[in-house]
Amino acid sequence: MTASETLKDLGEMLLAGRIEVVDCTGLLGPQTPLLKLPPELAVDTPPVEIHRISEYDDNGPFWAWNWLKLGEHSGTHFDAPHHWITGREFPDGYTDTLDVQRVVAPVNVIDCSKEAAADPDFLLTAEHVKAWEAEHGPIGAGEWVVLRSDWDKRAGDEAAFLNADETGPHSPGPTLDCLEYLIARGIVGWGSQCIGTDAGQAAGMSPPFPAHNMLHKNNMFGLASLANLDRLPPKGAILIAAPLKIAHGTGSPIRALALVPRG
Ligand code: 23J
Ligand code: MN
Repeated sequence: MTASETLKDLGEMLLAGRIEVVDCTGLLGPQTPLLKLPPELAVDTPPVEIHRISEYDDNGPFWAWNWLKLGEHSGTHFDAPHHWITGREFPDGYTDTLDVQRVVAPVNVIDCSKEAAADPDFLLTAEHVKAWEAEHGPIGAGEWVVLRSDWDKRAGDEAAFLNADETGPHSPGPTLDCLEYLIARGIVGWGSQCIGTDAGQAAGMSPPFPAHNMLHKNNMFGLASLANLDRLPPKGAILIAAPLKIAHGTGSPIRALALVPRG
């Protein structure tokens, strides 16, 4: 089958609903959960603000529009390599310079929802990934890998989403050896349904924030606060996760869309 024939079929199947577009995006607004870093370490992203310019009124009689105050790393978002010090040297590591061919790719969905429900500090290891591959098939070069934790069900409540106590935030994520394994497989990036790509306790890991450290060191991408991964098959979907073309941006809110075969 030629690429033209495949794309023609894709178009027909999208229109017929035989391929479903699943929205893997959370709501972006003032209530969107945001990362809270230790105040002695860092400055946090301010809450999202949506300001009305006009809505068919004196400020614009026939039109409605808003302006936004919006951190790059807010809500369902993309981490570009330049976000982390280990990825600082890549000329194509910014939102405006990265290769968009890479961000549309098959997605591997690793379901850890039961484990995360039983233990919010659940860590996915290389051994877990190998067992998943034995069941579902190998993870290929250029593909997305996302951890399904069903954490999006908490996103309406920032406290539940961050799940912090006096020992810090508690949410699932990958181990260093998991990341090393996935990087050796040549993935395009790693995604999570939690506030960031790393586990809640990742500040204390070695290296700190291993997902950020290792992914971006290897010019790979991160996706955070993904939603609705429970509507995706383990394999067989295509994920479209494109950041805004922010001038030398380090990341961006995205509308993450998955193409999923229906039935
Ligand atoms: C800065 C520092 C630590 C983390 C993060 C940002 C993120 O999660 C992010 O949004 O990239 S963990
Ligand atoms: Mn981020």
